[in-house]
Order: sequence, then C-alpha cells, then structure tokens
Amino acid sequence: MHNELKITDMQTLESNKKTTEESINTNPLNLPDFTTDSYKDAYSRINAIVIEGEQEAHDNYISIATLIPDELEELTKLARMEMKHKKGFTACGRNLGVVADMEFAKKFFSELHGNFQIALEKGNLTTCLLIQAILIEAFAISAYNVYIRVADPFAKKITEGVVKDEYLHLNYGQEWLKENLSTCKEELMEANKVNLPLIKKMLDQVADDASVLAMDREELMEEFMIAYQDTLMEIGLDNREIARMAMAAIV
Ligand code: PL3
Ligand code: FE2
Ligand code: FE2
Repeated sequence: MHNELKITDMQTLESNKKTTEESINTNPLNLPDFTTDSYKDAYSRINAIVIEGEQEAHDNYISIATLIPDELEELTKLARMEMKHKKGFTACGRNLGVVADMEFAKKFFSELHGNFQIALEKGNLTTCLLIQAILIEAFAISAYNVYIRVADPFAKKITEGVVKDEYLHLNYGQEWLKENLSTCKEELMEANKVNLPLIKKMLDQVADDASVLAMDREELMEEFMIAYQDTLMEIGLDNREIARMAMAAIV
C-alpha cells in the first residue's frame, strides 16, 4: 500500500514536470509566434494601417476644429493624443523589426478619407463627426480590444493605453451628436448609409492579415457592433433607428 502510493506520487511528479516543460515550449497563453516571416509580413500592413489611421485621426480633429472654432482647445487635445498613438504604434513595429507598408495603408483609407474631405469642404460637421469620432473610433476600439488579447507584451502595454483614449474620442462625438440630435439626425442617417459599408469593406480587407496575428474576424465585428450600437443608444436613437443604421452594413 505504502509502496503503491509512492509510485503514484512519482508519476504525478513526472507528469507535472512534463506539463511545465510543454507549457514553456508551446506558450502558455496561446499567443502567435511574433518572430515568423508570415507574422511580420501581415504586421507590416496592419501596423501601417494603424499608423496611418492615427495620423489621419489627428488631421481630422484639426479639420473638425475649423468647423467648431469654440472647440479648438478640446479638439487640439484629442489631435495630440492621436500623434502619441502614432508614435506608440511606430515603436511596436520597430520592436518587432517590421517596416510598415505605408503605401498600402494610404490606399486602405483613401475612400473614407475622400468622403471626409468632401464633407469638410461642404461644412457638413455631422458627417465629419460620424466618420471620425464614431465610425473610425469604433473601428479602432474593436481592433485594439481584440489585439490586446494576442499582442506581444510590448505592444499590449502600448495598446492598453491607447484604447482608453479612443473611448474618450468616441465619447466626444457622441456628446456633440446627442446635444444636436434634433437638427442632425437626418444627415447622421444619410452619412451612415454611405460610410458604414466602407468600414465593413475595410474590415473584410484586413481580415486575412488580422487572422495571422490571431485576431478573429467575428470577434472584430462583434466588438465593433458593441461600441457602435452603444454609442448610437447614448446619442438618443431608439432601437428601430439603431437597427436601421446597423443594417447599412449588410445591404
Ligand atoms: C483613431 O484614433 C485611430 C484609427 C485607427 C484605425 C485602426 C483600424 C485598425 C484595423 C486593423 C486591425 C488590427 C489592429 C492591430 C493593432 C496593432
Ligand atoms: Fe488614436
Ligand atoms: Fe482616436
């Protein structure tokens, strides 16, 4: 009896040891291998998208300030945060030894960028806020929340800091639209109809590269919809209006 116990203890000890070794070799959190060529190749595009996105977000907040001069100080603050984000993500790429494909990223944003510029020229503030402070910020929030779960430790820390700011940016757009809902609802709906499908298209375009980074497409969509619908609710739209707006993504 005594002997048998001893053998069992030894076996337990042996199997514990094996588990420990295996977890060290195969990565305890199931993170991707950040050093492979395929990871770096996908990262060169995703990293560029994020860097370009942060730069354009900066430029957009500066542009929006020309339409609401009273808000210059607040919008300049938001713009400054975007430059800090850009620096952070540039460091993430450098840390992994990746060169960002900026040409790809410029093309990735070109359609949405064009729509923002047209709205700006026309002085369509509601459209500008929907594109930057709602759609782009919700897209960034979804991407960063999913990325945090599978990022390398360096990038994880940076992204955690960034995503907190992005909620402030989303909130900024939300509060302005809420205060002006009675006069901006129609333009909001129309701008959403045109630009939400672009976000969906961008998500589809990035899905393959994202999956190499262990980021799941469904999860990205889910996170986007949570941020997007939550904001529309806070703005003061009812369930039917929110459903109608979200539907623009699938038709
Ligand atoms: C607004 O402050 C920034 C806008 C950036 C838009 C980013 C969209 C990102 C889509 C790519 C998904 C991968 C994210 C990985 C993060 C390094
Ligand atoms: Fe940002
Ligand atoms: Fe932002």
